[in-house]
Amino acid sequence: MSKVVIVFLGMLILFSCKQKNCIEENQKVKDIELTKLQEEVKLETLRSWNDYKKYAWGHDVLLPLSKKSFDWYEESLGISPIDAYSTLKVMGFEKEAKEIEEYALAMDWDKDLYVQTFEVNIRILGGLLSMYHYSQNEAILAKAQDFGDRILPAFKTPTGIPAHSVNLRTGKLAGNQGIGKGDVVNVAQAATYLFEFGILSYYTKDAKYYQVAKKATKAIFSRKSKIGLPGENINVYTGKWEGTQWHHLQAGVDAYYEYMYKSWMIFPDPEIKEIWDYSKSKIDEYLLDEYEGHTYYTIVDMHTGEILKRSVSLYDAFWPAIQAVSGDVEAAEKNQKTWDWLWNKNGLLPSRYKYDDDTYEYPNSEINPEIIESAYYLHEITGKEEYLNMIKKYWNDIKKNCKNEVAYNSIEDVRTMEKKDYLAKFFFAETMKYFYIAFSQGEFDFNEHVFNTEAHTFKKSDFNSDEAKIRLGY
Ligand code: DMJ
Repeated sequence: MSKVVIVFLGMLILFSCKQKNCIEENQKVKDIELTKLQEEVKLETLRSWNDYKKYAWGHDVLLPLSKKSFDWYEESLGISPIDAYSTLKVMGFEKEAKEIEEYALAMDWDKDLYVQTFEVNIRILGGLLSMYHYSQNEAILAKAQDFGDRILPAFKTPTGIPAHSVNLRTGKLAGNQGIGKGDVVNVAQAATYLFEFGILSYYTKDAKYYQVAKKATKAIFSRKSKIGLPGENINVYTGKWEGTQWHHLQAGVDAYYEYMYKSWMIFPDPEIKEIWDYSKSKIDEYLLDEYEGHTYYTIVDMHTGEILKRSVSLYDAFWPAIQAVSGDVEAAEKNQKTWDWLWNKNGLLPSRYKYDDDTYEYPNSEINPEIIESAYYLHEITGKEEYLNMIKKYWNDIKKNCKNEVAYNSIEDVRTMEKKDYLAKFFFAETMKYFYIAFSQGEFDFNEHVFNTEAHTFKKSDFNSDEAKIRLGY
């Protein structure tokens, strides 16, 4: 071997070693940064939780600027604690979680209160079922079943679409305008039950819960227009679409689609998969709007597919997560880029934004989780660092714009960052959870878990698909 070749090989080895060391060093620095971020999110959650307890314990939500509390109804349903439980558990706050278990066990659901079927399903029933998943305490399951039984009468309508509200004591129904008034619900309120009701059926071995949820989903699906799109608002008694004839992925529709796919992930009911496949193809056909270099899913006429308004809401940012987990990663990545671009305009997403003329229809934010959730799914599924970088940026912006003396606050206008005296329940359940698990470096196993729409966590392996078939009756 000539001297030149030996020198060349030596240099190559030296260079590649340096390269290797350099990569390893870089990785170490990144790991340390992530560990720090994870710790910071954990401490910020605890700080906010302790102040919720100090100023609002037992009430539905914390008003963090006035240091007061607020209840959704005349009486508290303890929504914040039940919603926060699974996050505290994921973060390893055992003492705090135990306190909530005791709180939930002492809760008497026999209340003369009309509660919103959709809202309490995703938060209270979902929260209690996740509590049972973690605690394996049969008394918690009994509490969840008692709650489920109390909202079950909501589904006793001629269409099988649940009433807007139901009385927890009497089982009497109320419309969206009040007791004895007409009842028009949006699609999400009509058909976001497959997941919790499926789990309740699985745990209790009583198919009746899943069956009513499935009937409600089918009731919406079967009323799709000739081009295959459902509408936005439906009368639960007549089954007729009312008001606008719009369709979109925004709040009011979103979780209808989310639950088709997520329930199928743990309960592979072929009928639901068929509904999902059909619906997904119609979303791609009609709602997708490539506009000025960005990818949106927009508002269209349910009968013609014509675009009615080029507008998006921060809730629709859940869609890349569902696209990615259901296998359409390319479309998910394009959509997420648009959300990230919109975030970069102010450092938070506005509630509703019109993208054809750059106007803010609703400029407020409640520190909603969807954009973080989608970046998290995409990071887990593609392994690309750009998604982790997005999450770091979202965290830093939220800290900068929403952190206050006791916890975090909502924002009236993302352009001015004017503060609003409100801390949404999903801040504990979702926003902080997604940050924490995104920074967890695999400690929380994405592939093992499935989340309800409020990010309550369940393990996929807890549900056996053969058994599910029998217990849920499909
Ligand atoms: C959450 O309460 C739920 O995810 C719901 O389905 C819609 N989005 C909010 C948070 O933005």
